[in-house]
Amino acid sequence: TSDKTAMDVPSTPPPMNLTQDDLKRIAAYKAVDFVRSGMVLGLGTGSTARHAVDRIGELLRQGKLSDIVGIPTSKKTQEQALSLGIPLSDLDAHPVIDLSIDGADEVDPRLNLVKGRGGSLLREKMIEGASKKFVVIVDESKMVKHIGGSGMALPVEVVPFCWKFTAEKLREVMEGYGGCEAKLRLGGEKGKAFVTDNGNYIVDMYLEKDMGDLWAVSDAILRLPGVVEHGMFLDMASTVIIAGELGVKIKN
Ligand code: ABF
Repeated sequence: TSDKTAMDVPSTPPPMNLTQDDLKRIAAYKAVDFVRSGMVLGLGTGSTARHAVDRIGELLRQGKLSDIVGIPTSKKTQEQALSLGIPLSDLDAHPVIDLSIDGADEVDPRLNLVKGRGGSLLREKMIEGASKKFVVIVDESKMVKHIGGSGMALPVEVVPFCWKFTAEKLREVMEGYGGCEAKLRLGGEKGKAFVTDNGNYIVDMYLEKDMGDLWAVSDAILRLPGVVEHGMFLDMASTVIIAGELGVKIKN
């Protein structure tokens, strides 16, 4: 991956008082520069992607963009896009997507991602996997040395049927890769499981260390019958836009 600093690094450093949300918005707006009229767009989920969807809606309203079709990665994004008047469709009608823009929870040096802490990983992976270009937008806090390095969860979507059995199998699989704790993600009501847009549960895996061969880990997890999908997006990002205090970096 080439790590070229974007030409638009401000000549004078930005005011140091940029909030994390400012950085998210800066990354999101930069990604929307890749959008062209007539495109079929994968619309991401989360607070960073939210800014990108808002921006697309704004450009449509201003007449600076036209003939856009949005493919939302969650019911939440679908509602946001509808409120902005973005025409929507789905993967059945558009099996090839021109450009997807979405956030991430972790980005490693090879642009592998952890996604899904927002609970939308399955639809995100389906839509972003069908995209000719997948632009990831993050503030600099998401950059990690290795997947799992943030100490936060690697989400795995599992069927609700006997989820404890599946969580135990996940723990067993991970023993060979440094071990992990696997916890059911809880939702709104106390003690109730979080339920995804697809009616499934999320088991959050907390990894102790660098797992090395991520593809082997991915295969081992996906082989478990109760597993639907996991939140490692390997070799999927075309471009990562990283907004930091000192400007915007673009990695391809
Ligand atoms: C979504 O964006 C999820 O895959 C990921 O968990 C989340 C990151 O959220 P945020 O942009 O709010 O940090 O795509």
